[in-house]
Amino acid sequence: MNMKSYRQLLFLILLLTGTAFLSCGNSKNRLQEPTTGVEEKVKVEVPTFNADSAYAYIERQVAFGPRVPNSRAHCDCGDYLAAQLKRFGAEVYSQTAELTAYDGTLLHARNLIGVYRPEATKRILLCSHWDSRPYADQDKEQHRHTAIDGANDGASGVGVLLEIARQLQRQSATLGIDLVFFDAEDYGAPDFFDGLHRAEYWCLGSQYWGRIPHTANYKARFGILLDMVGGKNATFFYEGYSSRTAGKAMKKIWKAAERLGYSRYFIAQEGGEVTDDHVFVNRFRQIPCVDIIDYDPHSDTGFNPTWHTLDDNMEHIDKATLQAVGQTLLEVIYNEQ
Ligand code: AHN
Ligand code: ZN
Repeated sequence: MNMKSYRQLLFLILLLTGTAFLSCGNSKNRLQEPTTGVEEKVKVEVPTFNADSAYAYIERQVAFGPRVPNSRAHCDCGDYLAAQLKRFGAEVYSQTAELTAYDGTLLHARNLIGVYRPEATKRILLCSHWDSRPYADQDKEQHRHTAIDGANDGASGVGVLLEIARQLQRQSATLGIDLVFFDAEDYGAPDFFDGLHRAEYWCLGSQYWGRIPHTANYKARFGILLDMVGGKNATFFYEGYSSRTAGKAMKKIWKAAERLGYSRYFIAQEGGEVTDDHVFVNRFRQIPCVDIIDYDPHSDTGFNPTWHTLDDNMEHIDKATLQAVGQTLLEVIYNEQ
């Protein structure tokens, strides 16, 4: 080998090892990392929840009129919600079902589902009911047969979830997220009904979805149900059924709220137990699901004074509560790996 070809060979070797080194990326560094056995906490950017936009989505739902199944307002609002989910980049399922109410009325019901990152196997379910109650049966005698706006009871949870949908489009979360708007939650037998009162008369939409989910064998790591999350000075206690069946996820949510300074909303104490959509998510799909629900330990009903009255309207929706709930949810879902 003469000097020139020797230099050429040397150059070729340097070039190849150099390329090889580059294509290995950081593998050398990775090998040198100490193995502590402790998983590193990943610092993630959590988006900022916009309570003004959540409020606007609540206002918009209420503007259709009471979203009572079989009504025009219900039909139009369902179309609006499906369009919003689509606009925010979700894959949308509209699940229609004929469901029988406590009094035999056939309800043309519709669960709406917005899916983010459908390919992800690790998933989180976020849900809320979108229908409003046909009776203000906790109001004065003359109002008991009138349908309610359900600004808090119905629209508030959906408003918060629509704002989360908007944020998911701007910056995707690591896990797949499913937003489910259940129908016919609030068609339970009214106080003035003389017949049988059964827990299963409530939550008809979630019972249907629990048995027949939008995709076969649907599973999620955990679920979070929002119910009445827009009232002024709302207090969210550890709801009894969530405590027993979804304690781990529940504690995680209340800890996230504490980190963010929202402990005056998220009270780390046991509250009452309610029959709500989370019961059927757990019973039929075995998904631990936490109910974030405004609970008042000092009231007769256990709920806010506007509950199932005509006062459940926009006047009693408070952006500060929406902010606390929305930001806490973002904190939880973006930190999930
Ligand atoms: C009952 O009143 C049986 N459960 C409360 C669930 C509910 C109704 N949430 C909103 N409206
Ligand atoms: Zn209700």
